[in-house]
Amino acid sequence: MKKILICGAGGFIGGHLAKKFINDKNYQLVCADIKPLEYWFQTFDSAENHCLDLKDYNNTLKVTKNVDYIFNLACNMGGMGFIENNKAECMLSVLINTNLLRAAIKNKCEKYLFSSSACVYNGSKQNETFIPGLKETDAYPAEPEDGYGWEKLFSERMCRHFTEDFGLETRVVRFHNIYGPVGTFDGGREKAPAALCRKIINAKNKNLKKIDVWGDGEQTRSFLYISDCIDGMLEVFNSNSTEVFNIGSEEQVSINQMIDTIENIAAHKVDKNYQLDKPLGVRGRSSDNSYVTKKIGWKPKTTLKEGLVKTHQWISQQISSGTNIDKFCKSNIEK
Ligand code: GKE
Repeated sequence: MKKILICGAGGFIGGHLAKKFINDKNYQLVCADIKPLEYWFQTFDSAENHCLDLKDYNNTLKVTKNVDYIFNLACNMGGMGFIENNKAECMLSVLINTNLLRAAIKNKCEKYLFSSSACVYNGSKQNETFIPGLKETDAYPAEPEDGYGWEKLFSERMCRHFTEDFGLETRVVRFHNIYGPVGTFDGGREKAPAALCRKIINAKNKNLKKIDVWGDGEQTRSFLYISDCIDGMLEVFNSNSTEVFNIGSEEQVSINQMIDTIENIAAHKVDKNYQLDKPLGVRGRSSDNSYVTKKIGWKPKTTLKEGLVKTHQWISQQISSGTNIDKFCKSNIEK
């Protein structure tokens, strides 16, 4: 039996990963997050759950004890609205990765996965809409997203050097805007898919015509559905490669196109109030999966429309029952 530690288990991706392992008799699960348990998106009583700050070395030593595999999904993050306004907070997550890597060596852990981001990619390659997908090599020369992206790029390199210098087996995945049910949809950290589903649902419920859209809506992205993200991450983890891989979608759309899709799902047409002074991020971003598919064999299965149907349905249920993301977490733990 292997002992697995999920750092950031109270978050969106961490919660879904914990769910994947919890009933597998081959694994013993340890979950860690800085948030109090009542704010975790998913909790599992049969896991060993820790609420502690992984920026502290002593805490990383504690949770990695006798652990074989570490999944580091812990960082202070959110959509554009959060990372553009909290650069120092985002950069402080470097302490989590640093201390976890040190603790992994000290406690002789076998394997370590770091969750990086498409925000590491060179900004000058993302100045147009509908850009060619970003290849793993496009992170250099380095000009990542300020704050959040620099932390991710630095931490990626630290993984590489811990492998080279100390022999720790590391895996690094670059996630491209992961979305899906049981994730944040309000409060300021939500990304575009959840935010726009929420806005259209609220407009329909209140019989309103107009929603706020950040930017001119022509900026482009690709969005990866959560189940594809979990599968891709595990395939990279189980591979023999210490290289860095994209875990993203190649289905690039403009924000306006994504709104069209959500309008059709919701059966509610809206007018768009474009807010050009809001956080926008890069002009165009998408994933090129040719390398990860060739080396690992992974590619996503879920279309954007299929993923948005499920995400819209889940957010719609929460809003209908008068729940925001905090209330959702609290009611979850009371069950
Ligand atoms: N969050 C949000 N909320 N974004 C909106 C909204 C809204 O109501 N309306 C339009 N947008 C626009 C943003 O201005 C941005 O141009 C685009 O949608 C995507 O925003 P996002 O989903 O918040 O985040 P980004 O793709 O720009 O960046 C995210 O990238 C990921 C990696 O690909 C980051 O925030 C990280 O969450 C993550 O690493």
